[in-house]
Amino acid sequence: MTRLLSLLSLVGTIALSNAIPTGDLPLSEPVEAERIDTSQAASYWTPPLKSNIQFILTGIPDVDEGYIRPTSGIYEVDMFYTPTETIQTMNQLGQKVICYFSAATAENWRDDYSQFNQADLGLELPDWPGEFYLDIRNDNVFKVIKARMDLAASKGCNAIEPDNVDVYSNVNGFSPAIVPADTIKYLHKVSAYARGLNMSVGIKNCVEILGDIFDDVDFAISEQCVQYHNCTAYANFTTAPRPGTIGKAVFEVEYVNYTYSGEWSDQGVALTPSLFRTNNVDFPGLTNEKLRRKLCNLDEAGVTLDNPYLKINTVIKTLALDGFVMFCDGSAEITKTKSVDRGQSGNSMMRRNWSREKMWRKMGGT
Ligand SMILES: *[C@@H]1O[C@H](CO)[C@@H](O)[C@H](O)[C@H]1NC(C)=O
Ligand SMILES: *[C@@H]1O[C@H](CO)[C@@H](O)[C@H](O)[C@H]1NC(C)=O
Ligand SMILES: *[C@@H]1O[C@H](CO)[C@@H](O)[C@H](O)[C@H]1NC(C)=O
Ligand SMILES: *[C@@H]1O[C@H](CO)[C@@H](O)[C@H](O)[C@H]1NC(C)=O
Ligand SMILES: CC(=O)N[C@H]1CO[C@H](CO)[C@@H](O)[C@@H]1O
Repeated sequence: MTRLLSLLSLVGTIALSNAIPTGDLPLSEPVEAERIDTSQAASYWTPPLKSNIQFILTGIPDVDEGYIRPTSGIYEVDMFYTPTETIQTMNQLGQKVICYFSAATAENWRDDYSQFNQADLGLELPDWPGEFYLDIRNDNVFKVIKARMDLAASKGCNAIEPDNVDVYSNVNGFSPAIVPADTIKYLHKVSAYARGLNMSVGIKNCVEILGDIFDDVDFAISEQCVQYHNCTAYANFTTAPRPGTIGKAVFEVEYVNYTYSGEWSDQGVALTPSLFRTNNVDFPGLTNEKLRRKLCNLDEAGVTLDNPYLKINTVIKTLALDGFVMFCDGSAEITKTKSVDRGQSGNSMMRRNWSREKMWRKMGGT
């Protein structure tokens, strides 16, 4: 409950000072603050404010035949499972690669698990056997995570998404408790190290500390903020929050289930309403175009595809985060994927569906 209240007051502050409507409405006229001269921009790659992304966290992209679909320009993949050659081929095919890994939990099936000390490990995550919270204040934890970042850089990742850093919002078993300031401090170190390796850094969720870490991250990843009306929390990213800063990309995932009765070709397919049916249990009665317009927030006054919703980049996926993707313009494709040798089932990548339950817990639900 406290968390929900602080979230509400955070959003309230943003709304007041940036003249963003309360109630999480889209901006028909986005606030543009003064932007820095882009010639001073970082040497490492950062995603453009408006860009498309595809997430593949179940399976890995299959680029063996020398193509990849869609050419969204940016992919997020699992850092451990995706081989160097795949990442390099994706780069050659013009796709930037964001590498996903956990930076604040220890998963007992990872090769580097034994490098964590007993004192680094907190409670097991309730829904995920074999995964334990990490005490991000410990030097040893940062040492192991630095090695993960070295691995990401050696594989050619253009960016990283260090996940689960919001340890403070979970029952984690550490005493004294991990507080948001610990995450801010930790992200500051993680980010400096990653950028030193020529990779940019993205943050998922962590809405309570987005203001404090603005300078430490290069983009944000949100899930279901349209569905839950929480996108205003990202207003500081899509609009430059103060002179001397530039806006940062926000990637936003909304979920559907779908059935398709046609053949998916390697070239992808366009949404054909007669063959294709999407639905979302939380929006009964809405399918296909109506559902897409809802999830992309295209029905609000003043909203266009160019400026859908605080200029966030929404993609529609299934909870499995597999090859399927639909963009807000209605085009839908399935990236050809292949499974990985181990850890694919059970408690590994499927957990990365960023479950609704976790989101609810974060927002103060039960
Ligand atoms: C860092 O990344 C940028 C953008 O991808 C690239 O142009 C540059 O050559 C890289 N620098 C080094 C030192 O690898
Ligand atoms: C976020 O936006 C609010 C409102 O404009 C501002 O007060 C705050 O300083 C911003 N945060 C950062 C880190 O710039
Ligand atoms: C998809 O279907 C599954 C199984 O019925 C359900 O649990 C899940 O919530 C559905 N997802 C969406 C986004 O509707
Ligand atoms: C996603 O996570 C939820 C919550 O734990 C789970 O019920 C669901 O089955 C998962 N979906 C997939 C596709 O793994
Ligand atoms: C600030 C804000 O809009 N918070 C909302 C986030 O989503 C939850 C779930 O729908 C709402 O209860 C909050 O009000």
